Parts: sequence; structure tokens; C-alpha cells
Amino acid sequence: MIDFQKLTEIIRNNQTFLVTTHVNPDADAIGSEIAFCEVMIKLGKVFKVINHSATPYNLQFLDSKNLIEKFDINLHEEYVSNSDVLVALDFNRADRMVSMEMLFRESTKLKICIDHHQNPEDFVNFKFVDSKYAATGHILYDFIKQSKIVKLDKSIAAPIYAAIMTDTGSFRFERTTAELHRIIAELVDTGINPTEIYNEIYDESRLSKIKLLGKSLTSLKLIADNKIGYMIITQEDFKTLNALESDTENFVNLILSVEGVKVALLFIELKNGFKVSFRSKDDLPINELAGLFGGGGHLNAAGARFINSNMSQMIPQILNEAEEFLINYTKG
Ligand SMILES: [Mn+2]
Repeated sequence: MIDFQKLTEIIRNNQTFLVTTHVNPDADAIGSEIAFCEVMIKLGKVFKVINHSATPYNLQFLDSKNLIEKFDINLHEEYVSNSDVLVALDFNRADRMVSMEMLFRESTKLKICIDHHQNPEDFVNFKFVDSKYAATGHILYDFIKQSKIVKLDKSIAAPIYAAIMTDTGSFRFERTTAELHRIIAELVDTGINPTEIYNEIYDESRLSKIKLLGKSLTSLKLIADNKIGYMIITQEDFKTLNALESDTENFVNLILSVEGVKVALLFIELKNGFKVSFRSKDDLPINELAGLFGGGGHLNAAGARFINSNMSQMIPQILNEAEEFLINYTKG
């Protein structure tokens, strides 16, 4: 149970807030930030939203007031250090802030984390964390409803809707309960437009993204009796197609849509290493596999980063580990 009363106290008793989220923010990250800021606005608080990453182009509509700033140490050091409260949304490990990590860690002010991932690191004073929630936006919904700190209007409902819609794979993942649909109904009742929100996020893809998807799909391979599928995206692919790392979101889920595939891995080469997105079906705890490589996440969705490592050299080893993981798990 999350202590919403404590969270209410922290918000009421402080004046200046710094809000941030993880690298490569998704719609839950950005939506949660915007919903949290709408609460700040209604309460007359002073706040800044500062992220390591720029907001992906398909999520910019959520930030219609241009609240989000991209981190610049020269511009933001003073504000971050002097904020009464530092708010970490939708992540649970300090290194997910990348360039902001040190400044966040060094701050002696109050730090809080609101999140729904498993196994949180100890990097804040207060955790408002529960992995049973479908999205961080879902936690914020419950917080606003239970605390009655502000009225839940359209300006809050829209980003929360975007957060829940995307983190539930458009209302199809496991945590999409009847209760969650009732919450969605209430959000829609505020007057938001679900069709518009979906279209903004998913149906406004740039051509380069679709081309990159095509390129990645041609790399799709199945191993381990067709139970493990993987795709590879290289820096060369990004360059030749003029595509971005953020374009790869959701690609990994397509691997999982292949008949018989239980485990999906998407290898993405970065400028300084590579990252792997892991997905699984049923009760396969894929976050445990990601954990072997210092990563983490949820039961069915996780990730790991390999800084300064050579992707093509590492892939065989990671695939071996994945096979072993699958064998051990199906045995038990
Ligand atoms: Mn999330």
C-alpha cells in the first residue's frame, strides 16, 4: 500500500519542486510528469520539469504548455540543488537519469520516487512505489482520487490516459483489470478524446521509423525451438535511414507476436555500447534474465544497457544465457 497521506504532506509542506523521469521517456514517463505538474499548477507551487532526454516528437502534444526542459548543467544546476523536493517519476534507479544522476544524488534536499517497477534502488528518502500498478500514471490517478488534493479534470485526465494506455499495450497486458477500465471510463468522462490521443502517439510515425521497422524485421531470427526470437539494430541502420533510438519503441513486441515465441530480445547498438529490450509471455520473469546483466524491469518487460561493450561480440553470450534461462525456467 502506498502512503498517499505522506505524499500529500510532502507536496503541501514544500514550495519548490524538481520533476524528472528516465532516459528515453515513454508516454507513462511524460504523461506522469505532465499530470504531476498540473497538480503543481493548481496548488500554486514553483516547479521545473527537467529530463536527460528530449521529449520524443510523438509525445510533444502532451506538453502543450512547454513545461519540459532538456537538462543543461549550466542552466539547471542551481535550480536542481535548491529545490525543496526532487521527484523521480516512472523509474527506480538513479542511473536511469544518466547526465542528471550525480546532481540528483548530491542534493541534500528531500527526494521522492513514484513508480511501478520492481526492485527499487535506495536513492530517495521516500518511495511511493507499487509494482501492482499498470503505470505510474495509474498511481497518480489513485493519489489524486484518494487525497482529493486537486480536482481531476481534463488537463490531468489526458496525460494519465496516455500513460495507462501505452503501459498496458493499449489495454491488453495483464494488469488491465475491470477496475482499470472503470478508471479509464472516468478519465474519458472528463471530456478527453481517446482517438486523438491514440493517433498522436501511434499513428503519426515518421517514414524513417517505419523503414527502420522494416530493416529490423528482416533481421528477425528464431532459436531454441523457435521459443526465443531476436532482432538487431545497428548504428549503421540508424544512420542510413535517418532514424532515432526512440523510433524503436514497441519493435520488440512484434517479435513476441510470432507464434510459439516465449522470449523476445531486441538488440540496439548505441553510440557508446548497446542496449537490449527483453520481453516474455506468460509467467516467465524476464526481469530476472535482464538482472543477470545489471538490468531490470517488470515480469514481462525489462531492459539492460551495456556501456562501452561491443554488441556483435556480446550477442552470442546473451542468447546463450537466454536459452539457459528458458530451459531452467520450464524445468522448474
Ligand atoms: Mn511506466
